[in-house]
Amino acid sequence: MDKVLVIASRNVGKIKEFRHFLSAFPLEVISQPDDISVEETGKSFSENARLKAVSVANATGEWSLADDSGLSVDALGGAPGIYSARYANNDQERINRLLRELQGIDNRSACFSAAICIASPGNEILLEVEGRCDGVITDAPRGENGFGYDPIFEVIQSGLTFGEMLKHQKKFFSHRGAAFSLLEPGLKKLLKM
Ligand code: ITT
Repeated sequence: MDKVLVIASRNVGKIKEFRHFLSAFPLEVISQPDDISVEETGKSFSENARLKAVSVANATGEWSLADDSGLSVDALGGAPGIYSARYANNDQERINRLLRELQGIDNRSACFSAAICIASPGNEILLEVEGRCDGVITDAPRGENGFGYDPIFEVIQSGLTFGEMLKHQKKFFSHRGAAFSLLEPGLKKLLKM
C-alpha cells in the first residue's frame, strides 16, 4: 500500500502544484484535515515550513509535507517576504497593494523563496530544502494561470510571468520547483525507489 503523505496547506494553488510534482511517487497524497490550524510564528521560511510539517504530522499520525513561501521585493527591503500571505485579504488585493507600493519605482527586482519540510509523527524532520527564483515585478498583471502573485512576477530569461506559464514551465523555473528538485533524491531514498 502506498505511504500516506498529508500536504500541510490550506492554499489550493500550492496543493495543486504538489499533487502535480508528486504524481509519479508511490504516495497517497491527501490534504490537511479542516480542523487543524497552525500558527506561523517562525522568523524564516524554513522555520515556518518546519512548524507546519511537524504540527500536521503529529496531529494526523502520518508523514506531512509543508511549504512556506513568499515574495521578497528589493525596493521594499525584502517585504512582504514571510508575510506574503498576510499582506492583504485575497490574491487580488495583495497584487493591488504591491503594484501601488511600487508605483514610480524603477527597481522592480524581486525573488520568490520556498522552504519545504517533510516530517513524520514524533517531531522527526525527514527532509528540509529551500529553493528560490529571481525575477521582476511587472507594471500590470499578465496571465490567468497559477495563484497568488503569479500574474505580476516575471522570470526574466523566460519573458513570461508565472501567470502565463503552463504548469511544467512553472515547475522548471519556480522557487517551489527548485526546492522540489532538491527534495526528490531524499524522498526517493525514503520511499526506497
Ligand atoms: P499554507 O500556509 O496553508 O500553505 P499560505 O498561502 O498561508 O498557505 P504561506 O504562508 O507559505 O502559505 O504564504 C505564501 C504566500 O506567498 C501565498 O499565499 C502567496 O500569496 C505567495 N506565494 C507563494 N508561492 C507562490 C507562487 O508560486 N505563486 C504566487 N504566489 C505565491
